[in-house]
Amino acid sequence: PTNKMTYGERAAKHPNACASRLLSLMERKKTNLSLALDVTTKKEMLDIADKVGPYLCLLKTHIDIVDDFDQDLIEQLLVLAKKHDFMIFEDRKFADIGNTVKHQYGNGIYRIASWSDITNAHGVPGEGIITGLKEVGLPLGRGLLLLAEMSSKGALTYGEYTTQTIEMARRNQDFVMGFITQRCINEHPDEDFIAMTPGVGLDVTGDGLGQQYRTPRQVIVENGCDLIIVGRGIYGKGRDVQAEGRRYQEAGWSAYEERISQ
Ligand code: 6AU
Repeated sequence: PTNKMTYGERAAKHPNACASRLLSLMERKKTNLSLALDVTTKKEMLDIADKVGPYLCLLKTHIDIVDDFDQDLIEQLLVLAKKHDFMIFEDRKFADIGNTVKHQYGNGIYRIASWSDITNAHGVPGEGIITGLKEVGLPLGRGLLLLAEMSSKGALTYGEYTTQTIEMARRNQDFVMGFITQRCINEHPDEDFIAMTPGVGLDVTGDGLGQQYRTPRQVIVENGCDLIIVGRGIYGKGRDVQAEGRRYQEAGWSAYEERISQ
């Protein structure tokens, strides 16, 4: 099964080009850390991305929360992605019909598809959401994650909803490269969806607004996930972002080494 394989072995045989690119980056840079950079100014965003860049495989953005967003921010993020060798994931959580999401992905002020390697979507509208996003993203070599399970308290992403979301992904493996999930979803021997997991922290268990945290070891070793997505654990108030970036990179990587050596 995939959780006993190295990221490099998986990269070499992965049929989805975007997944393969990410897995080989993870192997080469020895990191399974994604930074959730939820800050609201361009300056903070670029400053933190530059400081934590050496420890990341994937920078996760919420581009629509940046007060002073402009095209220059995108250009500078792409420069940092090249400088530090990380990919970009705009956490847009699309949730509308195929025709609408196609425009939300390719058009508007943000033109997400033009710069973001990876984005994500809810399965709630049905498979047309994937078809619409795929029309825009696949020709550009982009990858999609479906939200199979959320980290927040009381989330409705369970049972039959999650099962059907997974089935939608299985029918669209050329574009769907993985899941936002709390556990590894791969079942069939040749199945290799990348499991990316938010709700990760080493110091606290929640945020007072429904978020729930587990440790990198719980996520990677006990639940077989592949990437840890960490936000405020790294850039929260009073934290040394460089030191925290290194700390989560080390915690994530040693958990992965423990898993593949078991
Ligand atoms: O580490 P935090 O709590 O500061 O940030 C977690 C990040 C946020 C959320 O928008 C996102 O992860 N997230 C997601 C994603 C990535 O789709 C899904 C989810 O279930 N929970 C969650 O927190 O940027």
